[in-house]
Amino acid sequence: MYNYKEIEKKWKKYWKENETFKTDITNFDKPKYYILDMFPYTSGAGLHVGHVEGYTATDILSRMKRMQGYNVLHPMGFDSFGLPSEQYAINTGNSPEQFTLDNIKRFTEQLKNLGFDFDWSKTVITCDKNYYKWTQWIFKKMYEDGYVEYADMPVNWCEELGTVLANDEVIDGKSERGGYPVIRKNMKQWVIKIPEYSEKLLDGLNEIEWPESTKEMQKNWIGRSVGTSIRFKIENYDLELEIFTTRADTLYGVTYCVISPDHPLADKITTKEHKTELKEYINESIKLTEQNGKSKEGIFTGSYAINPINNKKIPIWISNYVLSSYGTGAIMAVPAHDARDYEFAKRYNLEVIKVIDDDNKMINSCELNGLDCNIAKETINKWLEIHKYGSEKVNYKIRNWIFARQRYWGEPVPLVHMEDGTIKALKDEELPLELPAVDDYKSKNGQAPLENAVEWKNIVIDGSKGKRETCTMPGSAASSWYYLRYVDPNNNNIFADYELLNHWMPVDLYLGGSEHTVGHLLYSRMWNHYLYDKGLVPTKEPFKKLYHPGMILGSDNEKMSKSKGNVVNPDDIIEQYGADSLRLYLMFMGPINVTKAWNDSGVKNAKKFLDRAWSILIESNKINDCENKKLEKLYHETIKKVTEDYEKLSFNTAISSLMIFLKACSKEESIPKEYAVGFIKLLNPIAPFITEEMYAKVTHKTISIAHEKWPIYDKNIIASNLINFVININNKKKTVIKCKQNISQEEILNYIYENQLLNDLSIEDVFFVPNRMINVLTNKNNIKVKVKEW
Ligand code: ANZ
Repeated sequence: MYNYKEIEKKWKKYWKENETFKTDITNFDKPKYYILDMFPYTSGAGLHVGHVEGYTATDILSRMKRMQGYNVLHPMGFDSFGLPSEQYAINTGNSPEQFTLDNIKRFTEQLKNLGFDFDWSKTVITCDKNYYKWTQWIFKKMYEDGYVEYADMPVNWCEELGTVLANDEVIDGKSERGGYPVIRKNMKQWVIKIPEYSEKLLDGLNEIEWPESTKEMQKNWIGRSVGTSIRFKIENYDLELEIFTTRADTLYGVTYCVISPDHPLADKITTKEHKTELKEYINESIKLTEQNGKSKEGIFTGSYAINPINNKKIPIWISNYVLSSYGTGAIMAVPAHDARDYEFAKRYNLEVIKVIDDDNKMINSCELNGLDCNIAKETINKWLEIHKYGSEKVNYKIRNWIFARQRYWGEPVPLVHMEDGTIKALKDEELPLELPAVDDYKSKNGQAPLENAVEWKNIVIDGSKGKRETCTMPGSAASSWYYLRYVDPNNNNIFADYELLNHWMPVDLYLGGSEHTVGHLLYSRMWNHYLYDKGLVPTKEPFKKLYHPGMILGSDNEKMSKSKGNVVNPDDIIEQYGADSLRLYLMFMGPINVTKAWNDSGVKNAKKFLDRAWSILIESNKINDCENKKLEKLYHETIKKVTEDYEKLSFNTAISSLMIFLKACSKEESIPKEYAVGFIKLLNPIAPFITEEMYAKVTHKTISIAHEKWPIYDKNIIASNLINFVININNKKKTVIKCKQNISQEEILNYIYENQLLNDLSIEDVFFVPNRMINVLTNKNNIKVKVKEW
């Protein structure tokens, strides 16, 4: 049995004193490897085992890469502005700053206890003024370049939190944090015009190695849609109604139009007898946010539009099934070919005209009859263009990014509202604009807490009076560029030196939760593209490869939460079993990207494995300078397998191979020292503490294993006795793969997951015949299968 407490203490001290993991950022001789974790938010809860899972994965990669001769950058920082710290401060009467600093201390200690190889000299703390100076600076540049606007726009307003929220912070009409009701409301807001980056953000997706599902979600969020904008004349008014449609071919099938309740024409064209109804309807509608505003109720305006193609009179309705913020906030309704329109038409007894038959040929469309609908669309588009009724248009679903919160604990916005109504930006030399101390952190009546900082707020610029912006930036501001600062965290002249960025960017591998797909992962791409366009960063895309670790559930298979009492605190596990056991267990639980439930006996078993390794390699006296032909082939296979598996983040299978090798060693009388050392090196990225001590004991060296050479296998020794292995899914042959002999059921299942052979269906049963075949039965039988080369 090894004494993990003593060993962990010893090596933590050694690494710190010897700066083992300090990256010489200016050393360009070695190839670089930049590996990044999503930094933790410094909540009061401390580190979660979910954090530990992701951080262990990156730790493994970075340790292996370092031993393979790369100059590795593996930094860590703290996302420390934002709502939760402020809420805590309001509830307890403490200052968010002190609370945050205490949390950072606690997180740092926890991370160190876990043995991660972070370079602590490059820590980034987002609420530090030397950091947020540059958040303000980048924002200010965007403002100067016209990407920031003070816009009156409908926002998601949360009364309870006293702030506006971004679309990704609202889920089903409730605030993501706290679950409070959110309503739509018009407000003047600072926004970043992220839609202007739509095309670049879409194109950029082709350059990066991200999970397809993540790219797809970003694509859908950006929502590029090619269609036609058509102007309908309005009867009895000198006004036009502009609609957006992707189906100009259905123009003969239009039987009514619909505008959103807050459309600028709503009031103008609603006739007297319908006004009261309109008022009531609008009052009802503001309770609905865009996401839950799908009701198919509406009111008639009393006015009619004229269909340009046939001069037909069609009623104009108002309904919140049409979104004010998409397209033109108005549609031409074709109930015969659109389900939403159909439902509405049925409810209000509106006409339904079919214009396309089952073979996609036009009907009831005069001169277009008989044409294929795609050709008809082109024809109509041309006709509209010639007659100046409309033109082709590209629309994006993505909305302006609301970049202001009525909150205290965030970066002050470096802009001033002058008395004459103009806006002035602070000069570069005036940054950072520091967050002033206030007595009350709570916002009142939609007023930001900084309204109370009277001295700070009122300012005179060149003899003219002004008032600083009192909203602060959203939580997503700082995380949009922190990966750049790690490269050059102490630079006072620029956010990061271009030459350094040119060597280190892009991030080679980024790990973090998929819940950030349409928030942080999109925002940071936009900031990086913007900085690229300005020539300040060397690559368009910040993150080359992305990986999402799956969630770790409590042992009851439920999401960990205090109220359920199923939270696993990493500190307790470290105390009881040691950090290496926790790391090993988390990596052995299953593939890193799937959701898994915690199991106490799993950690115990991990500890047992480390005890066994210690007893065989350290206590048994079996290690010497012998040869062992029986172990030779397995040893080389193990190096190959573990190296390749680490590279593709398949840690559980790598650990299986290490276990097989250790078991084989346990049966031998003597084990060559070379193999013992190789095994220790292979295990080191997963269990860094115990392997440092083992390495010292076996080699009698007094240096860290961290910079030693990664083992290399001999191809010739690994005889290529590959076999054909059949994969059946639901009793049907799906593919045959070539693989090594004695491949385990687990490895085959991993292959099946990796190649998405199950299309997200879950496994009900497995039949495994060693060296021959596997049959996997799933919960549904109708599955499509993609087969890839292995
Ligand atoms: C007529 C039509 C006929 C439509 C048909 C669809 C099918 P995407 O692809 O998402 O861009 N639309 C336009 N603006 C809207 C708004 N503000 N709120 C709700 N719906 C809106 O969808 C474009 C289609 O969504 C447009 O094409 C329009 O309905 C509707 F058989 O016009 B369509």
